[in-house]
Amino acid sequence: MSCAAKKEIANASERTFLGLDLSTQTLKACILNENLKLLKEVHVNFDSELPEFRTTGGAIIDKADNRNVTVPTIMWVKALDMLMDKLMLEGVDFAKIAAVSGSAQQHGTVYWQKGAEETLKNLSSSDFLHQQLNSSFSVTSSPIWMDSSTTKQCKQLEEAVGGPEKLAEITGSRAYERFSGSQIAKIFQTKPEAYKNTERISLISSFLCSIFLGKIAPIDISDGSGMNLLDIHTKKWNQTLLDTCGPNLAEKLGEPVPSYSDVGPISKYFKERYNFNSNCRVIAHTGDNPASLIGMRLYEGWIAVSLGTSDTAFLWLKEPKMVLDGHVLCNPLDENAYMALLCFKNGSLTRERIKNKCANGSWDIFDQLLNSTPRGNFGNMGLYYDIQEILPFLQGDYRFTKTQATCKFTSLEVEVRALIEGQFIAKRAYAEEFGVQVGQGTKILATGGASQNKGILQVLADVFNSPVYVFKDANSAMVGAGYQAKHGLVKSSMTYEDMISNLPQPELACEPYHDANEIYTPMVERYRSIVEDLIKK
Ligand code: XUL
Repeated sequence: MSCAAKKEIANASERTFLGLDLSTQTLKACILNENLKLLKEVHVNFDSELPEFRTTGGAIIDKADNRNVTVPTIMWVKALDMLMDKLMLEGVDFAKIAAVSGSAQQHGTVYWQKGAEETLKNLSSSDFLHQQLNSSFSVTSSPIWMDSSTTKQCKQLEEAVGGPEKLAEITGSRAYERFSGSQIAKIFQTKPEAYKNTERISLISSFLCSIFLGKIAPIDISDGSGMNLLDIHTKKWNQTLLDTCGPNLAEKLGEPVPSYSDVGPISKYFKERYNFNSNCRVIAHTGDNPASLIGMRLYEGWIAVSLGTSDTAFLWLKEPKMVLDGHVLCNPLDENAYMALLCFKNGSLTRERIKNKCANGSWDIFDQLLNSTPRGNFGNMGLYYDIQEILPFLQGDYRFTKTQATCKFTSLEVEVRALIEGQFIAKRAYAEEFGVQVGQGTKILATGGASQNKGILQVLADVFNSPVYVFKDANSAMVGAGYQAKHGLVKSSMTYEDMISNLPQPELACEPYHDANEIYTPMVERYRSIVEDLIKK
């Protein structure tokens, strides 16, 4: 391509956008065209394609203490090398990419060694990234969102500002073990030398962004709200909280920016190695849940339910709301708005365990079992937490008949329904704390692996007494990052609503049965009192 042509990617009908998602189990990328149509998609699976790192489900769970969950940071860099090669093999013309943005699993932290920014600026385009960034991390294993080892540091953060309510008021959440503030404090307390040698600290999203930018990228305010450090009202770090975690933290984190910020041109490395255009811009990267909100094109009145490794539920909020269970994050599209987020750690892996136990490992049999039991499951209820759950903070299996706790249900079909109903009843109970009134015009937008299962979606419709629509596009966080790439580029001339106005609408999958409210409202009440009792024990 000639130099003149290279300068002209702005030729709108031709230009494309690159969106990435660095999730727990895979790194994915897509190319979207000017109309946001998906042209190409590639992915790298950590367990199967990077076996040398010995991850399970993309993570390393400490055998001695399973609350410690980390990932060798360099694995993600190597995955990016592989992903770029896959895009090249797919014939992607990198010179047409007008902007890049990305999303990543939230809360995890990356510790850049002193001198790392210099390395990033001077990467040689003839070598892989992982060969050159191998010694750029002062803490070589990044704690990720599945970690729950920081209860002590959580207490310190809450005490520093006057209790959990106060912390939730300032940062949108009381202290949570997986949030980055307590994780950074733990690194400072347990590895003081490594902390001292840390030049900058990134979230996983801003770490990915830094690689494209060729210098340390700022943290965006939406993913930054998952740290227990950001004042979600002023969008600035709270100094008392920073001081509680470790010295000089403001310098290590840098100033947070709005999520759609254009943070600079693509780095020399990508221009030289892959022939990216000099005009290609890097837009701030954000967390996977904020990116999903963008990708699912969520409006007010909708609740998104994402059924993946972790199950999440989120909604658009006009104003922040102080809740003790759940999170308020700054909105990735509108600096004056917010989003509510609920995260449940035991999602698809727990569904798979019960499928293997009760349905011979078959989703078809699982579905038959689910459909052969009545709504309300004869009054039986089950709560299943294979790993330490976030909401509520419990671990283990709990089963209840209509009247009492039990160790075993009478049949496999009762167990299957108890699991699915229990998972959705929990989502409704916590969503109601944000003021959601089910059945009052609320619509559910389902996405993620399990959203392809009609039987599961029917339970979701019934528990929420609301119609369920499905978001059929590829991974919503990845396409959301692609939309953000374009939004960040065109925001001064086009609103986000106009930008997405021609995209297809979600499809109706299920409507609730007429008796849904009668059956599930009392079950939500019962769930609340069961959880209250279990937590007290
Ligand atoms: C959200 C959360 C998870 C991760 C991984 O608070 O911890 O959803 O973002 O996807």
